[in-house]
Amino acid sequence: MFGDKKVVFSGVQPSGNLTIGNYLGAIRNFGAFSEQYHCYYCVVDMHAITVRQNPAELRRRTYETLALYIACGLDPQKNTLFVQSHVPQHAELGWILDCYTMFGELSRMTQFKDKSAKNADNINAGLFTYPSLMAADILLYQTELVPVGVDQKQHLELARDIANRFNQIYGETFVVPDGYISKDGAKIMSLQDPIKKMSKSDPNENAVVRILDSKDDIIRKFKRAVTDSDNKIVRAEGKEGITNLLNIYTCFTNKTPEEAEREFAGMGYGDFKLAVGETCADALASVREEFAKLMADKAYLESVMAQGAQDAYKNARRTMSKVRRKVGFTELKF
Ligand code: ATP
Ligand code: LTN
Repeated sequence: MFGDKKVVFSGVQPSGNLTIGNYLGAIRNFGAFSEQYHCYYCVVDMHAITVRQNPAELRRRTYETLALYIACGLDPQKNTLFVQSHVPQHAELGWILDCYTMFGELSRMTQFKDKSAKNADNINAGLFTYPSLMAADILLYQTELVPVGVDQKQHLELARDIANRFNQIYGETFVVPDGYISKDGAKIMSLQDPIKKMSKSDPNENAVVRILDSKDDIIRKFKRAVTDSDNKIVRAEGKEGITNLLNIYTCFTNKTPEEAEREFAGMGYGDFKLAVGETCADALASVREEFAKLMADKAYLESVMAQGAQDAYKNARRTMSKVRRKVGFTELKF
């Protein structure tokens, strides 16, 4: 807790154009906390370089991710929106927490295993210690609640373990955070391989619907979505494609799965996919418009970044001075 409000923290990597998975699983849910909590929403560029990035693209995507936060309804006056590398305490605490995180724990992380398989020529130390930097992001702000998609549950549990371990050794230092995983939207699957999560860095463009795709592109991708051959629009095991499309539809319309199944009963797959595509494209139209306006005003985005970094820095410093003292670092007196 800083001041009289509890803290919410979450982050998105600027590692690609954001998908409807990022939107429905994470960003769309962020705004709900703004009144009750002090919310920090971070563009985690330091996490993004665990996979090789083109520098110019990384810079552009950092602006874009910030603009998307705002376009998705996060008011910079009510939320601290900032870029991770602008607040050096993330790296500082990340290193310290590395020394309280076990090799065995990091080896068990499924994201590490997945990403090492995908980037076999660049299995770097940062990819391995990614979760202790993520723990640092969270613990730096004495965070109570972390809204994320279900794929981040394992990292979050590790962050809790690290916090508890540190607190046990040195006495109460960090708040132990809880995850907040929204029921619907927690896991949107790939349109081409619906047993895999939709991931913004998937090289197969047809698998991924991006928030900023044009209406035509969105509809085309849904039309090509992999389904099955029994022509029934119901959720069921073995029907992961249809189940995923129904889930996407209910997330955008706030209908129940039963309502959606009733609505589409008897319809052919082609028409069903078109309906889901149109619903998705229409729901995102206002985000796309707002995004375009924001990207045309770089100075405004830079002012949001500066304000956010300043605000984050103040509170990050407080935690860091406590941590430095606890681990036994000397203080420099000028
Ligand atoms: P990458 O492909 O680069 O690993 P990503 O698409 O997994 O990226 P992140 O930046 O790692 O996206 O995640 C940002 C947030 O979006 C996290 O809270 C994550 O849990 C959520 N998220 C990502 N993909 C999905 C998905 N398919 N369904 C629901 N939530 C998701
Ligand atoms: N690891 C997350 C992104 C992330 C994050 C965080 C999420 C980095 N730091 C802190 C919540 C809190 C991901 O890959 N989706």
